[in-house]
Amino acid sequence: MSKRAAAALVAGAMVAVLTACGSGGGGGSAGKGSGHKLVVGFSQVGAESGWRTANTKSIQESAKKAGIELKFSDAQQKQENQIKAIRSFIQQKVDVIAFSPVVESGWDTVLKEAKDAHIPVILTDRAVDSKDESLYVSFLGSDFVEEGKKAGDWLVKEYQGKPGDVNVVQLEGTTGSAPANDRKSGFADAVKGEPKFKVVASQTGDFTRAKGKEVMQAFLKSQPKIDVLYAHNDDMALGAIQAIEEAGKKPGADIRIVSVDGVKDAFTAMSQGKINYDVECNPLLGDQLMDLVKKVKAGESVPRRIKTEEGAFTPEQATAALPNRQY
Ligand code: GYE
Repeated sequence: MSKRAAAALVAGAMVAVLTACGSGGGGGSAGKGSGHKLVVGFSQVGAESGWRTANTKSIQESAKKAGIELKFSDAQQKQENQIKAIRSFIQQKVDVIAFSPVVESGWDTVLKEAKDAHIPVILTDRAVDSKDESLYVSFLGSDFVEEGKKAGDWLVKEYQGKPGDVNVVQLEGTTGSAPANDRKSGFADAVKGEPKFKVVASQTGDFTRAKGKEVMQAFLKSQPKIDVLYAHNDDMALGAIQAIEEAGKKPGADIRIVSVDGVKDAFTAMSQGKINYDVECNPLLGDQLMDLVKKVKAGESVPRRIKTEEGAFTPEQATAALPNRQY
């Protein structure tokens, strides 16, 4: 290779590197002026569901876009891992800590440690039940009670004017988590005026497909008559569909199914008539979270509670939305 050709190659490579920096991690506005790139420690629940995978992707992509350095930690659905991750973020003196608490209770001690270290904490997706509001600056996420209520309202409408008891089995999310607690209570509230709805069995499937299937198999064995399955998320509903089919029954017809999340795989199942109603829960929280991080760090005031906007889908609506569904 000639010297000139070699020099051109090196120059080309440098341009490529510079371009990559500009459009990737280094060019965001976060560090502008100060020369310091904002560092966020994020403790994620795990990788238990399609919702969670989409949520992780959204947060990672938005951080990159915003020029924020993300220290990402996966807790594999264990609170002790999240506490460890938060302590390590405190030690590393990150600018902001954000996390999605796997369960609601038991956070005060570690959040107090973050407060004492003057590191602001933002809750995303799930809430904590802490009485001390000074332990976090904002909570960004869905209204899970409302989601449960939407599922219950749909059921009431579906069975309006139809006589006879309606036996419901419920697949609950992770025990002690905000979405499991709230989706259960919202649903119970919506159906409580009508004694014909009987929740004949209710058990956790930990928000996963495998557990959803396993628990549904047990329900099918122990319950002589199941009319409706209410699943706290789509992955458990999808696992349960396998169990129902293996038992020789038709999901969506023999057993009607109402679920929460609105992920693509569930929409596909809806287009095949296997899920009857899906309440949306939006996992794409990344951009809003990065905006919050910047504002908090700039000392601007932020709302204590930011609710995600979401709807609900009939099989027709899900089928129409399927081609453009992002997650
Ligand atoms: O519904 C479920 C996930 O916290 C909203 O967690 C989230 C829930 C979501 O595992 O699929």
